[in-house]
Amino acid sequence: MKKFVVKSTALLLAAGFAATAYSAESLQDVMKRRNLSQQDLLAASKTYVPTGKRDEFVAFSSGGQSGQQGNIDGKEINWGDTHHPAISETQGKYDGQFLFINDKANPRLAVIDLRDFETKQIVVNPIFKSEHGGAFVTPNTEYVIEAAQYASPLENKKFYPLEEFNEKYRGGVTYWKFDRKEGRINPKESFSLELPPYSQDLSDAGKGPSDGWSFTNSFCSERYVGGIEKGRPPYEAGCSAKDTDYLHVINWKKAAELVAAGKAKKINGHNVLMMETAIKEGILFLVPEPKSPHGVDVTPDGKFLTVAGKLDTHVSVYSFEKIQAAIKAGKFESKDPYGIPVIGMKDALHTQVQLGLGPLHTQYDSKPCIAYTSLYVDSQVVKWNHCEGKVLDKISVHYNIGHLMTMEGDSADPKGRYLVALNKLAIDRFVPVGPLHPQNHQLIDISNDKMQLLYDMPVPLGEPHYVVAIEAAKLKPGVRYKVGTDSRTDKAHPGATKAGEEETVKKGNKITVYGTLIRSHITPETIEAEVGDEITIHLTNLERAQDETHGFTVSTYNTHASVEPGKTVTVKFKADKEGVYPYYCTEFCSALHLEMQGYLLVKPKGWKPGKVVAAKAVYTETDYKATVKKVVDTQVVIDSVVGYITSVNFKDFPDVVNMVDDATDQLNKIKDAKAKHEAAAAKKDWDQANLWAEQVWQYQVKAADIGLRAKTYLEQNGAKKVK
Ligand code: RUQ
Ligand code: CUA
Repeated sequence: MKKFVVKSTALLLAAGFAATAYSAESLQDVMKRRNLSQQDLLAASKTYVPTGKRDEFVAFSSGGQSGQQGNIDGKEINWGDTHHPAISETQGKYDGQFLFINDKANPRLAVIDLRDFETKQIVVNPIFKSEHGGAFVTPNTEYVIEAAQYASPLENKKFYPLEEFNEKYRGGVTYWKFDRKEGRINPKESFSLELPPYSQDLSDAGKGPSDGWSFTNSFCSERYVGGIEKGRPPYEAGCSAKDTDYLHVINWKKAAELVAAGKAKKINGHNVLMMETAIKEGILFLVPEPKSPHGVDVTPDGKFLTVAGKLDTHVSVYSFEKIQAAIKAGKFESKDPYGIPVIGMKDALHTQVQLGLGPLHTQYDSKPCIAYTSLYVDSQVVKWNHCEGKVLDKISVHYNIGHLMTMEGDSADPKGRYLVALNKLAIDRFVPVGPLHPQNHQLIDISNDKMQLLYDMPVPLGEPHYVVAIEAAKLKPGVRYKVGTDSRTDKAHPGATKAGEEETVKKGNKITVYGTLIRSHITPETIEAEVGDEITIHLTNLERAQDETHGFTVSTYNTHASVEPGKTVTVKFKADKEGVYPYYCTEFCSALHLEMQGYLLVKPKGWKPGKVVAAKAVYTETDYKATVKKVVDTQVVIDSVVGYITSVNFKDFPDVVNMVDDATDQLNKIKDAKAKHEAAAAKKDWDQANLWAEQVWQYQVKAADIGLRAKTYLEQNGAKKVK
């Protein structure tokens, strides 16, 4: 504390302030002024990340009712309802390579590559109309599991009346085959299992002893169909009438073998293993579970599954071993209406624990047997022991928690430390912004016996259902793309363009631009078109310097691209309005970013230029000489920076090598511009001479800027002198 006072006083003095006018605040002063308790200080010291330090964990949150784009059945989709992100696993542990997330509203699944955090693929479920129980990965990410939610006919665009619900409507689970090498889902090798119309809910994959199996909850196994307008009680009444619903227990490894052996039926071109086959082959079972369950969460050791029922105050812990014993012994209490064997609840249960009102989801700790469950109605998190079946601690949250998340807490190797409560409401928490409050994430310390609430964080946009967090050290994102890469395919982009090879090609009414971006200009700087032309612009960012992203937009043509170092992107639009439309770079990329601009000129059909009046000269010989002197002076600075860099072991620093390459690129362009200004000067064309000399200076400035960054980097990272 004392140190803090001394340091800040020194700072003020150094800044030239009179110490008497501005005395430094002590920690006590701040506590008093801000009305902070010792507990607050403890929480602050556990969460504050000092400048220059980094977070230990990174969380990926679903965006709920948000999203941007897609296409299903030829219809554009402008939003999604994402619920459950999942990180790829190797032997049940997070490997930090890929992220998957489901869209409940439009049954889709996205693949995000964690090398660049970009969505690489979105697959549309071929047989469902909605889905909730995704995304869940098998222990080596062989498959990504996605279960249906609201039953509907599996055939696409096929109508059956609701009266035929039991016969024609179906649920199911899809196992999307993931090709790790390609970083893509392979729809051809994916398959689904037909299930009864039971409103399948969340899922989880087995691991360790339960590897090869997956588990999917359901609600409304009553198969109730509402219809208030016909005088029927609503869905909510009919869907919660029975005391139990069903947990689906599926042997997915065997199912995959059966599909490979040709036992699946093709529906909408997709492999579907029918219930009849699954029952006959002994790979599908049901276990009753208390009323309207929600989450099913396999323990890190893979021996148990915790099921929480929204309308039951207990969590039910099922034993995988007991389930297997019942299956082996053929001990079933009944069959469901579709002939699926039902294992008795007693024969499968390990224990039930009374936790409170509205238990929803469970996550695990790094300490054995310790679990945390969210209580939606009570607005609490319960810490409990799933081996011994006892409650250990409870903490209140604000309010109505849905999911909760511990660090890597759904993997085979949870990290403990923190828990995040994902609350549905934020009443009384943050500065209000109208009737819709932000979402509320609360960070809780779970490293001690008692849970401690550390921090409230508002989250904008749609409702973040589930979140996954991973140790930051496991993420290994790339710094730049190989120049000319299409980041959607990770392959060379057909429109990739090298420096000096930019061109605009016109064929009929089609204009294709092969352009480049580099500090601080867009090539080309004018694009000329006629009304009605279809314009395709390929842009390659030639930079190799870290974080030198350029953006691109054209006024009112509803188009934008973010072009990171090395990336090539394509924007397309129809020039359907006559006029003059500026385009520019949208990232503040250098001191001359605002000048990174150009014009799209859309002329009326058949337009011809009138008589052009020659422009009057702007610059004189004196201007030209002054610019040339500026160039000479700047070269001195560059030489000294280059002198420093080459005097140390810069080659041992790959980032610096890239910066040096980048600076050299800029310097190499000088020769051409220099020849131009000298030729113009010889002809006494002082306008051209001065402008090209200015361009030489631009290249120098950019090179110097990169050079200075490299120098700072080397000084801070302990570069050594070389002889
Ligand atoms: S859900 S609040 Cu979509 Cu995971 Cu339970
Ligand atoms: Cu490129 Cu601003």
